[in-house]
Amino acid sequence: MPQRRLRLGMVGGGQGAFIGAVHRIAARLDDRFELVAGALSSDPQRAQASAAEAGIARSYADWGEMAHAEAARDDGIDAVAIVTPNHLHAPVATAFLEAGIHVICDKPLAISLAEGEALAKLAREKNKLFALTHTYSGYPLVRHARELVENGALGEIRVVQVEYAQDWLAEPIETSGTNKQAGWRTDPSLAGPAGCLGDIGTHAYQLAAFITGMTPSSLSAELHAFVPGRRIDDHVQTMLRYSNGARGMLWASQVASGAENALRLRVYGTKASLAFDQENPNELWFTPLGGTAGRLTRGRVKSAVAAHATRVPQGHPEGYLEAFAQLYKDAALQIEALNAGQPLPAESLLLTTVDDGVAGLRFIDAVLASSAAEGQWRPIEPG
Ligand code: SOE
Repeated sequence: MPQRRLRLGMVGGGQGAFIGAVHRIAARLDDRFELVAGALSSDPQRAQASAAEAGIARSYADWGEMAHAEAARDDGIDAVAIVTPNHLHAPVATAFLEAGIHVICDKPLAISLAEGEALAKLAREKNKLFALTHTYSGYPLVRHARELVENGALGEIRVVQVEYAQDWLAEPIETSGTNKQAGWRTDPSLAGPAGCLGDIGTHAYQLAAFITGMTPSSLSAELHAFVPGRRIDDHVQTMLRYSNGARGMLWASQVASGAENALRLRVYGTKASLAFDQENPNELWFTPLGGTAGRLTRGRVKSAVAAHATRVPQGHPEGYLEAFAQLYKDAALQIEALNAGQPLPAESLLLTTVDDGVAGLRFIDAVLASSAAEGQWRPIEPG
C-alpha cells in the first residue's frame, strides 16, 4: 500500500464539463489520490466556484501559474489531470512536465502528430509518467481478451471489426450556444481537425490495437459530416490492412440514431473469435471454430490481469467508472515507482501511455489524408 495518497491537480473540468467529474471520481475510487489543486476554468470566478464544489483547496486562475506554484511547494501536486478541450492538451502537458510533474491526460493526446511526438519525447526526457485515459482498456474483460489473443487462443488473427456508435450529435445542438460539450467538440479551433474521428474513433482504434496487439499498416477512409453546416466530421468509416495479412473495418459515428455508447469489437482468428460490447462490459464472448458461443464473465475468468482490474465479487456489475479508476490505479503504481526510482510494477503495464496517444494521432493523420484523396489507401506511419 502507498505510504500516502498522491496529490493530484486538475486543469479543466469546471462547471458544465463532463469528463472532469469522471476523472475526479475515478481518481478517488481506490483511495490512491487526493485532489488538492486545480485550474478548472479559464474564467477565474467559475474556476473558484468549480474548485469549491469539488472540494479542491488550492484554486488557480491560470494553469501556467499553477504549474510553477505547485512545483515550488513542498506539498505540491505529484500529478496533474488534463481534461481541457483538445487544443490545450499539449501546452498544458508541456508546462507540467517542464515543472517536473507527472501527467494524466484525456484523449486524443493532441491536435497534431508533431505536438504528440514532442510530448512523448519530453515525457521520456523528464522521466515522468504520461498516461492517456483510453478508458475502455481499463475493463477487466478487455484485459482478459488481450491475454487470450496474446496466448494464441484465437490462432492467427484474420479479421478485426470495431465500431463506436453514438447519437448525441445527430442534430445541430452546437448551434444552441448552451451545450458546452457539443460547442467545443465541433469547433476545429478547439477540437483539432478530427471531430468524431478524434473523440471516439481514436477509442475504437485503441481498443482494437490493445486487444489484438496489432496496428494496421494502411487504410482507406472516408470522413463525413451529416449535419448541415457542421464544420467537422461526425462520422468516419475505414478499411484496414494489417502486415500479417489480416483485414479490418472501423467505423465511428455520432449521428447513429438510437445508439448510446455502442463501442463493440469482434476479432476472428484461425481457431476462434471473440466479441466485446462496451455496454455489457461484464461479459465477453469466446467462440471456437465450429463450436458453441461461450459467455465468459468477469467474476469467473481465471485471469490475473482481470483480477487486478476488479473491485467487487462475481455477479456484482462493474462498469465505466471502475474502468476509468483502473487507469488511475495503474498510474498511481507507476508514479510511486518512478518517485522511488524503482522499475514500473509488472501489473501496472497495461496502462495506456503517451505512445498510444501518438499511435492514435498517426491513425488520425492517415484518415485525414485518405479521406481528402477520395479514399485512396494510405500508409499509417509506423511508430
Ligand atoms: C463524447 O463523445 C464522449 O464523452 C467521449 O469524449 C469520451 O471519450 C467517451 O468515453 C464517451 O463519449
